[in-house]
Amino acid sequence: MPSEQWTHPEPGDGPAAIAAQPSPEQVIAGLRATSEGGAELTQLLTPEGQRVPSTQFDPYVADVDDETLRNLYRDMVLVRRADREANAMQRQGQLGIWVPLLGQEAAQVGSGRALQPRDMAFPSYREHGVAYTRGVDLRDLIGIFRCTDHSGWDYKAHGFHPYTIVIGNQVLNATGYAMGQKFEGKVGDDDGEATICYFGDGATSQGDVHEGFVWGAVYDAPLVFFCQNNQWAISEPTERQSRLPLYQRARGYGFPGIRVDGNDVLACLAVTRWALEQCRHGNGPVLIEAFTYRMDAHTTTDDPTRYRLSDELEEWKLKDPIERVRAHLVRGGGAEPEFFDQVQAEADEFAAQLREHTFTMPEPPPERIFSNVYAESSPLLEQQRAEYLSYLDGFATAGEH
Ligand SMILES: Cc1ncc(C[n+]2csc(CCOP(=O)(O)OP(=O)(O)O)c2C)c(N)n1
Ligand SMILES: [Mg+2]
Repeated sequence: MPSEQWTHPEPGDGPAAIAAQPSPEQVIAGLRATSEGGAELTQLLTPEGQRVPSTQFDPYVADVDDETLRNLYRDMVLVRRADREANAMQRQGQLGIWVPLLGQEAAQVGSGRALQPRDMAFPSYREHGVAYTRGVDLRDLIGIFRCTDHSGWDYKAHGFHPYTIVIGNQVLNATGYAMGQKFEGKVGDDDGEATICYFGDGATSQGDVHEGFVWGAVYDAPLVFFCQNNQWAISEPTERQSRLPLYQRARGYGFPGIRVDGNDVLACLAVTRWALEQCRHGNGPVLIEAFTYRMDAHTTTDDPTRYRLSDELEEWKLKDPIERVRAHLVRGGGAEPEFFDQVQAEADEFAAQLREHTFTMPEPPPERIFSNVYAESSPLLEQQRAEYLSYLDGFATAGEH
């Protein structure tokens, strides 16, 4: 592939920088390769629901029978339904903002279901599907978007860290955590621990991510860098973030990189299990680029019609992550029509509960904002708390003067 030729030049007489100069054609080929799946995409289920055999990855999903596939389908439908409900609630003024995951269900459910309870996941802000697979009640998550809570779950119990809005910052936290797993001797065999860190294509332009790559690599940290390349960083397309496919960057840091079809839940499960196995055995880190598509706006404050054409979305609808599993199950006799009706009814009920909870969620007291900031409070924090509460008291008594 042309982009490979210039990214990994043979040692020559000239300085490496000169040897690595690409031709204009190679640059163009590299740009295309960032926004087209290409031959290097690992896929186990085609968009039409046909099973693609893979010598390398089939062993990692050998246990996936029809029942497991039905469960993965159910996970994705429930998560999508909850996502649509939350999006609607934002439009109705019940949430301050919502960050849709539409289109990324397979990347999140597939990778999330590959994790063991002992593993730790570090999300950014769109990983509602991963949260669900980690047993986080989505009702505990909704408070963040209603702006009443920081994050309402026990992250240690769930192995799921709080959301991070600062782009790429969680990669440093995850790297530190994975280095800790290594230092404490928690890697080395099948029972080893691992960490997975989620970030977007745009985040790969952020310094924090590169620092995480360097530190993770030199300490052999048991860390899966899971990049959901949804093609957009708000209005910035991936080809403006990188000259070459993102997974190829891993080679520069000295660890494996792999591009998986992020709309294929089976491939995401297999590739993430493989990567986690590498980590458990002390061969981490690994970079996974899940090649997917953000089918909705960046957030509810964004209008994607300003910067992308609708035919792009139409094209990706044909690669829908949920439809291909349905097609596979129907074609192979793995599910009856009633199953799909049942899952839809369950998803509607799931969404109704989320709505009910959102409407009846108690308003937290004002001092709530000072809780759980640090493990232990500090005199400064106490002072701020007291000042804030007395400031609010001033409003309560203002009318009396
Ligand atoms: C350090 C930092 N810079 C800028 C922003 C504003 N911002 C929020 S989301 C975003 C784009 C991120 O895109 P990507 O990493 O592809 O993730 P996606 O939203 O597509 O999941 C930016 C620039 C931020 N939150 N943090
Ligand atoms: Mg993105």
